[in-house]
Amino acid sequence: MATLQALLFDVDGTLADTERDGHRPAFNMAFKAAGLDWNWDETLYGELLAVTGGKERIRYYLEKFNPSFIKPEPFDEFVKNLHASKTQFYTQLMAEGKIPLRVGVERLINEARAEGMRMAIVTTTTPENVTALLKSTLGADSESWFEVIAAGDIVPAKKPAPDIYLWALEKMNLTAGDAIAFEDSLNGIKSSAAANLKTIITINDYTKDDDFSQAQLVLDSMGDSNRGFNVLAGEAAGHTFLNLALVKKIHEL
Ligand code: XBP
Ligand code: MG
Repeated sequence: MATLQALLFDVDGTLADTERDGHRPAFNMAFKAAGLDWNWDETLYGELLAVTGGKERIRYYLEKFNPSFIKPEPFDEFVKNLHASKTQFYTQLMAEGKIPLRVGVERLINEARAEGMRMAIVTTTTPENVTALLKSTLGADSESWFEVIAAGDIVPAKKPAPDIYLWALEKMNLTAGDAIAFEDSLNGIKSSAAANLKTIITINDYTKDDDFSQAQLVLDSMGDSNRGFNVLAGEAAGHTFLNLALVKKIHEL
């Protein structure tokens, strides 16, 4: 097995719990601003998460949960504008510092930086959303810590397709064996595993019942020295939180 050279981070659900308290309210704010009476509550949103990508999710909602809605023409334009409005609301919420990073994320990123480990972001969310979250949590220059930000519509086929991971690896001139992915969801693990990446999962409320049999390690969080993780699947070799030493061990599996 090659030496570990890069950490590839998913964003939503992995770096921060953005879905329930960030994306979901931002969608609802955009619906209200557009005069639509749609409301995505926490339970419905859990079902809508089956589809990644905000524009794709809006289409899926109409197909499956609101088929009687008469689609305005041109419909592509309608979805695009509604989603652009959602992105504005979302980035505002992030700028207000509404969503913190999950336990252990900042610590692991700092350790990786100190060791000169290469890092990238690999997500289906819109690039502006990544910028907004990183700025509000890790600081103004933190985007530059990530060599590549693979996000949004860069590839047409979003997760669970492997395309976004393959795109990032190619940009970094790496093969799958040189890197490891951090994910939180079924669509995420399907994408990283199909790109042949070893993957560490940190579950959240929306994804705790997902099938993570393709992951090398499944945790309830990355944990910290004062707040250890729970190991849900895999072997943590005596570690109580996820540091680079454990990440390297998992990569060697
Ligand atoms: C994230 C997503 C995104 C966000 C919304 O999935 O599915 O669609 O929910 O972002 P992952 P946009 O964590 O697997 O990358 O509205 O900007 O698409
Ligand atoms: Mg995710």
